[in-house]
Amino acid sequence: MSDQTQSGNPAPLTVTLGQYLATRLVQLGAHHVFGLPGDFNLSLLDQMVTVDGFHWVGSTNELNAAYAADGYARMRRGLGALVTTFGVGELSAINGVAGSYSEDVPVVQITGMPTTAARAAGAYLHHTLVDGDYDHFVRAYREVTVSATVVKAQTATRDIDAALMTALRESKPVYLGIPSDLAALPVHAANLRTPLVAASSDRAELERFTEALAEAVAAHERVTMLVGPQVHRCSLEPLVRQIADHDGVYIASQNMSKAVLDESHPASLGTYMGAFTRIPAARDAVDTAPLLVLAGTVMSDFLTGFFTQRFDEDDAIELGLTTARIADTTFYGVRLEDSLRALHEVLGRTPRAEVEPVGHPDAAVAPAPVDGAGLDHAFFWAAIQGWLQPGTTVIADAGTSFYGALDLVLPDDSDLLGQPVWSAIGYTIPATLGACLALPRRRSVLFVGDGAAQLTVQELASILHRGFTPVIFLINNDGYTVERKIQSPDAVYQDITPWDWTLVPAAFGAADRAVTASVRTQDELAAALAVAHATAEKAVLIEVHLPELDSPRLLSVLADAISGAAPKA
Ligand SMILES: Cc1ncc(C[n+]2csc(CCOP(=O)(O)OP(=O)(O)O)c2C)c(N)n1
Ligand SMILES: [Mg+2]
Repeated sequence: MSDQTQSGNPAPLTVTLGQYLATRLVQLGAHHVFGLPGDFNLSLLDQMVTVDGFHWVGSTNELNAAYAADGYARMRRGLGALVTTFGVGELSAINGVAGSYSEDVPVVQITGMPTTAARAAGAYLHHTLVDGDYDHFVRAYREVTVSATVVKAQTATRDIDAALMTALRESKPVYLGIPSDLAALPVHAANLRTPLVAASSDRAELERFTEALAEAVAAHERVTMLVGPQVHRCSLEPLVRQIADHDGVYIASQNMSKAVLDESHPASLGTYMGAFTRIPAARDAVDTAPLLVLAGTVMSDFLTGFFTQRFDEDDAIELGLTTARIADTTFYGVRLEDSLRALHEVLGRTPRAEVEPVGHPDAAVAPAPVDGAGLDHAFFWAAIQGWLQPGTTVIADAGTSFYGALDLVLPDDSDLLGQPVWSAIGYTIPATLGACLALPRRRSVLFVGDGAAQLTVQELASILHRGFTPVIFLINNDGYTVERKIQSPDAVYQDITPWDWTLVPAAFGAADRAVTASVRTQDELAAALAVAHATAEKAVLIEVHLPELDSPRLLSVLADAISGAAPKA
């Protein structure tokens, strides 16, 4: 297939099913596909790797493949994909795919299955539950995807296109099971001439919505918009910035969307987290907004400051991924991009008074390091604040790292990658691989706990062997500190075995690709940060020893709240 198209010869009339699928993925920007081989997907992979622009990224396990595909999709603002084998492979990946569902990430999980004949006969093959039922796992995937299909010979290309379009439309994962005998099935190539495009809004609904929105906006002197993670998923930050430039508008962001608007912008309210919002005036500007617009928000515990918001969601205008709502009317098929564009447009219709800027919390300033003085989270994150460079992808795992990273004021052109809702520890090392592949010219800076790293650290091997150069802060606090902060700090189950982290790159056969350091004091940290700054051509792994029960500011406040001393809502 590739020779013919590249040499300018007429495109082939048929391609194999595996080539069709791989071509579609490449067309949609998923140039890198993660996963592991297994006897049920070998024929499929043999077809997929023949396609120009398709790059296979062998993962160390399927969970990591799912996390990497998720990180890739988030940073590309497009599709991620992985290929696993039947049963043993796909079930290892399902936690990662569920995370993608929970956080609105379009990932395609492709499983190579036993042959159509084996399925029909219910043969007792390996990787089955030996009960003749081949649909256990596709049923399991139905729970964590918006479409789970076992591809059929007669409808194969339609099955594939429908699944991919569903993933794009809903910004959610989909599952495709491909029986191994279909991998090399010749299928018509004609459709490939037209790349798939994400669905557009329903025009009539959008018009009705715009009219209702104009009416609501005209009736109010001030509009406050709370921006959530779905805005990032759809790459709509530039539109939010345009909206912020209208007079009479305030913009707050949920805590995973903090990079959406520069905090020094007069319209910026910074991060809104209910009772945990750092500036009281910013909290009030959201909670008592005359007109509140929720744009791509997710009202989960962590994103609302454990449900301490004081506004009534029903009174707010909601702009979702594929629907919008004003009062009791839901407008179906109105996509976030179009509803935000409509808001921008109607705000331009009437002049409004400027808003009073509410200011922003000062970025932590690192005190000068004291020789021999021990490290704590307060010093560590202040030092990181001063060290971060513009154009960084900050990645934070679900332990103390996450809460520290949330309090950072991100430098210009930077982004924060993490899982505020699914919160699976270990997500970030494979997601860093995905981010590095998606945006190879940006430096990734990863913060990950010792407990989390023990789940998925193998993927560091792929990061190093592929020559990527992230800076990794391995927070070594002797176990599961977040859990210690919540309950039973001394319980046996909070401990992990101590590893020698600085030897990990060498154990992975990549000693020459990483600079390592282990720091216990303020001056050692300062020296390691200087080395990291000066080292562009290698990865940098800094093991940071922090006290077992110490935590960043935000976690301390939240942990107090969880244990009953919540700030008054
Ligand atoms: C897959 C998974 N298992 C368990 C948990 C529960 N959990 C949340 S935070 C945490 C502790 C993480 O420890 P570590 O990575 O060392 O970070 P620390 O808080 O110690 O900095 C655990 C076990 C989880 N979120 N995800
Ligand atoms: Mg830890």
